[in-house]
Formats: sequence, C-alpha cells, structure tokens
Amino acid sequence: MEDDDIFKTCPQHTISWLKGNITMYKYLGFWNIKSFHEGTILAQKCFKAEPSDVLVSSCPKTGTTWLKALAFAIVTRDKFDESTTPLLTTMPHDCIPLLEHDLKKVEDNHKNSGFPLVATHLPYSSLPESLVASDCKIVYIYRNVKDVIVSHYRFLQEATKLSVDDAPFEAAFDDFCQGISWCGPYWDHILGYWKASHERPGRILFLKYEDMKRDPRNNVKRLAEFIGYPFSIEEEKAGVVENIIKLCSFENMSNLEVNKSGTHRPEEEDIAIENRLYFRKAKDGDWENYFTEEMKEKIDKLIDEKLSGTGLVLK
Ligand code: PAP
Repeated sequence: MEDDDIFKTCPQHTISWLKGNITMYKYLGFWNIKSFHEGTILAQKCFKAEPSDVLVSSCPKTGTTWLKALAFAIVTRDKFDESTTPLLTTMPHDCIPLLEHDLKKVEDNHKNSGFPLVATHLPYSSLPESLVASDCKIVYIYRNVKDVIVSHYRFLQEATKLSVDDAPFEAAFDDFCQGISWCGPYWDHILGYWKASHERPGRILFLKYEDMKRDPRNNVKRLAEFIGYPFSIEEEKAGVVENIIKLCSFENMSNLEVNKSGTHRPEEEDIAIENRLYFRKAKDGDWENYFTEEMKEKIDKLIDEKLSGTGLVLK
C-alpha cells in the first residue's frame, strides 16, 4: 500500500481543544502527525543499526530534552568542556538526530563521525527491525503521568499560539485518557519498552524523571556507565560529574540565549517550534494547578488498570 493510502484508512483525530490546528493519525497502535509517521516508515525501511548506536528514547514531555543534553555532554566530554560544548549554542534536540525525522543525519554520523547517539520517540513496537535485532543500548526516560499531561497540554497550547482560555484543559485531559496524545497511548509506549527490557535484560536502562531530579549524581553515573562512557576515578575527583549536571540543569539550559530565543527546525513551517517551549517549569507536581479531584481519581484508576502487576509507578 502507498503511504498516502495508509493514512486514508487509519483512524484520525483532529484536536478540538487546539481549534483543529493539529490532526493526529493512529498508525501501528500509536498517535502522531502524518510527517512523523512517514519518517517512521522510512526509518523502518532503510535504517541499519550499528552495534555502537545508543538509542535515547522517550514518549514526549517526559524529560527528553534533559536526557539528550546529559547524554550528549557525557559522550562528547573528551572533546569539549563546559566552556566549549555545542550545548551552549545549540539546543539539545539539534545535537542528537531523531531517527524518524533526521535519518540522513543518522546515516552521515554512521559514515563520518562515529557519533553514537540516536534519538527517538518511537514506541518499541515501531522500531526498525535492525535496531531490535541489534545489541544497541537503549536509554528510556519516563515521568509521572499527571505532569506529562500538563506539560503536553501547555506545549501544544503554546506551540499553536492559543491562550490557555482558548484551549480547554478538560478536553486535553480527556483526549490523553483516551490514549490520544503525541506518541500515545502513553502507558502503551512505556509498557512496550518495559516488556522488552524483561525479554532482553541489560539492554534498556529505565530512568525516571523524578528520580533523576532527586539524585542526579547517581543517575548520571548510571547513564554514563550504561552507554559505555563511565567516569574514571580521576574524573569523579575532578568534579566532571557535577559539572555535567550543572551544565545540563534546567536553570542553566533555560537561561542560555539559544534556548530563550532560538527555533527548532525553523525551516519546516508545520513543525518549527520556539526553543523556549521545551523549557517551561520543570517542576514536579505542577499538575496540582490543573487537575480537579475528579480528574485525579480518573487518571489514577486508569493507570492502575493499565499498569497493574508491571511494577511501574506513574502516579
Ligand atoms: P519533548 O518531548 O517535546 O522534547 P521533553 O523534553 O520530554 O519534551 O519534556 C519537556 C519537559 O522537560 C518540560 O517540563 P514542564 O512542561 O513540566 O516544565 C521542561 O520544562 C522539562 N525540562 C526541559 N529541560 C529540562 C532540564 N534541563 N532539566 C529538567 N527538566 C527539563
């Protein structure tokens, strides 16, 4: 089937709370806009994983930008320090190519630079076969579902230049609970990686956003070790771990000029996003400013149903 025919037949949802500004398509069980689904199909057809690839994966709004900055700083620390790193002038999303959008860049990295990091928002079940079959390491970040719902809502509301009053949160919440969110259903996205991590132990590192905030030092060390770039004793003594944490902190990143005034993918009108929208509040528990008691009960019950017996905690 031609790609266009695929999208004529799969479920569509035009987001009412965004005044119809975005239409999502459900393809292979997950929601996304058409261009990213097309990029997924291309990656599935063409991508050939290299053993050294490290996949940085997440459902949107779970801490991707932070994880990318940390992984980039860890992998490139022999070349750059805090005063020379590209992170000072390039937003983290532009430092690591996205498999379902920047395939050519990923392939160029394979050929020319040996840079190992590849980012994705793809669910595990949509990853290219060569990646699933490989022994590449995968790092997966996840976050409390209620803060993800608010972060997702505020991001799309601002990206479509609507006011909060014009974009009712209640409708955004209802869509999310029905699984209709960027790369959603959120719980299915996490469960795909979670199950795969049990089938292939040692292959996927799960990082929880809230744990990373509580204990960045240990989590950054775990991350570095897992992806094959462990800190030496000398580096630890010299404060390299702390320097990376400070460099990638929300306080530092959100105050860099590039992240205050730059634009991500400025040449692509439909998905160009101001960098500042990726750095909103970074507060745990912001959901309390948006949720009614009824919403809290509804999402807690839903998550209990979806995740019962898995050992994952998203509440
Ligand atoms: P994306 O999927 O669109 O890239 P992602 O980076 O996963 O988004 O999530 C954005 C959240 O991470 C925002 O949370 P908030 O809406 O609750 O504020 C953003 O503020 C937060 N964030 C961005 N950078 C950092 C950072 N360096 N440290 C901690 N949190 C961060």
